[in-house]
Amino acid sequence: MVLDGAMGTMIQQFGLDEAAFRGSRFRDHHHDLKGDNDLLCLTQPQIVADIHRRFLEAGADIVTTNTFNATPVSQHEYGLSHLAYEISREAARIARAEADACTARDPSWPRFVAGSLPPTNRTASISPDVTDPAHRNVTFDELRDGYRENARGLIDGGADILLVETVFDTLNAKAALFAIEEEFEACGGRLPVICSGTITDLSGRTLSGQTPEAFYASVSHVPLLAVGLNCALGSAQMKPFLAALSATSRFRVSVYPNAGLPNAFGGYDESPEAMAAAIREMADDGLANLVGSCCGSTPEHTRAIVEAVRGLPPRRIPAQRGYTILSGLEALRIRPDSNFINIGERTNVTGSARFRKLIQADDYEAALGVARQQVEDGAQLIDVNMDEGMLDSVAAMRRFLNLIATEPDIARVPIMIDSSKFEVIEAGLKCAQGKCVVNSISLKEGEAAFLDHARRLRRYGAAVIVMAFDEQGQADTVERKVSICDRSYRLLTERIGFPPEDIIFDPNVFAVATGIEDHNPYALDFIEACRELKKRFPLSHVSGGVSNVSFSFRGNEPVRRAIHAVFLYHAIRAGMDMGIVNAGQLEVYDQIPAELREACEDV
Ligand code: THG
Repeated sequence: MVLDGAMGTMIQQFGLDEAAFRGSRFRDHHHDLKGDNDLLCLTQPQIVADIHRRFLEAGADIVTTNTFNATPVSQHEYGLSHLAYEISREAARIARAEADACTARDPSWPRFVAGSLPPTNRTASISPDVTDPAHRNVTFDELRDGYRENARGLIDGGADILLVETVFDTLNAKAALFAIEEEFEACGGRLPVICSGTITDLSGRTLSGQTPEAFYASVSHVPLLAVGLNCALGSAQMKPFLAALSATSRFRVSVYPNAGLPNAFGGYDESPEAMAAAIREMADDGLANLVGSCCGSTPEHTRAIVEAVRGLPPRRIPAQRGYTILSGLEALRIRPDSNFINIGERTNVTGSARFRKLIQADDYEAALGVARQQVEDGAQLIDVNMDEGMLDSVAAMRRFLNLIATEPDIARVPIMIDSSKFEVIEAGLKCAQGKCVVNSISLKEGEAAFLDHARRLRRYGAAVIVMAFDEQGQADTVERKVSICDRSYRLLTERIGFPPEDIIFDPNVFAVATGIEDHNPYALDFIEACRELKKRFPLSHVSGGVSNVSFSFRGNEPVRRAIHAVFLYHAIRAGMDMGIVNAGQLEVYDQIPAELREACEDV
């Protein structure tokens, strides 16, 4: 399929002046409106229609609405935020009428309308203020509420597809996807959704620092019609990044590059022939299902692309179901043959006295050092917990995650958001562009709360740890651990379609050798539960808080380390594939002095 080309550069060719942008309706508006291209959907609809028609005549299967600045956030600078819904609706209507006219002329060739949800001119992951890296000039909630207006307008105007495009900050995109799901729920139906990111330069990252695979992980909770790349780079430069995305994606893949990189004057030089050849190469290599062009392209580019890909087979969608992919700025893939995944435990106010003191003293700079140290020591995720009675946990979680987002050597890894309060978890999810893990949910408060929380998490795209905890309390026998996890799994997968690969069981690591007889089998019971859970649910994962097991040896670090090593040695063999650990302090089983090791084995 072929998507149309650029709207903005086409509009420029009309040389419209201030009065033309205003039309009669906005003649007395208090702010200049020249350059507000999307407003033309209201004031000069025939021009917008004319551009759509030219792209359709050039052979585009899909035309994109003229809504690249239609969000309330972007319209704010013109004083027209309140028009987001109306502009979106009219934009979809104009494109719909042109597409339908074409389809009516040749019913064997149906044409479609993609409603564009643009990135906005603000970014939820980056601070605009060099002196305060935790500051943001837009929040997830503001973006989500704004995108809801756009989605509603595009749907009401008759769009066939919603296109979350030119994503330079994946947190903005997640807010758009969240809003879309809310709107689908409100109107009781769905449209296909495409999500297209943009790679800023040859570093191969989005503006907010994600690789294509990490971007994919962050948006793949939505059953996308296609995931892709557009804008920024020229078609030839786009190929390696598209190849990376295509190798990962279990959705269709789309690509619509700019007509080259902008030249010194901000213009675009790539000829229709050159662009068509580069796109043909991508299509030939089986990298894409949907192609088109972005900034600087004209109907001539579309015509050349249509010719170039005519008769080529689309990319084959891989049949096999995806394994777990989490992300920070980079992707963390967990395959059946992956080694044990270390989750850093130290960024936890209840798990580390030092970290707690730093947060309480407002020394976030040094607290970030704790996170950095965990990553340097090999943590592949970091567990962040701010549950402390004396703290404003929501504010602390928000501030710490906003700060992490600006530190590429920490933000590289996915975040595990650890809290027993759902409002803290949600605050954290609104600050992380990657695919996070939520730690944790459980059946403690019954099925309704469990499902409600799980549904919400899914909308943010998070994976989840499920604790073996139900209405009766924490599971301490193998039988109860397994049966609670089993019940949780069925509820998640059957009632809300939670993917098995996004479920992580935690069958409770309790302290052993406490002096209380009943506690003696706790480690073994955990290990046996791992074995059974991994057998029943091979696509899901089993994790646990490793340092819990040695609580009764607090203060005796060499013994604690030895116990952890022996515990992990057996638990990993039984199927535990992730664990919350003190990343710098993991000991190798074979290097534990024999006498100590035997003692730990007995325990
Ligand atoms: N399952 C899940 N999440 C969890 C746990 C779990 N989160 C918290 C905890 N358990 C895992 N994290 C820790 C972190 C630190 C310690 C234990 C578990 C620990 N800390 C030292 C102590 O208390 O002796 C702190 C010493 C210090 O202050 O430096 O042992 O099971 N899903």
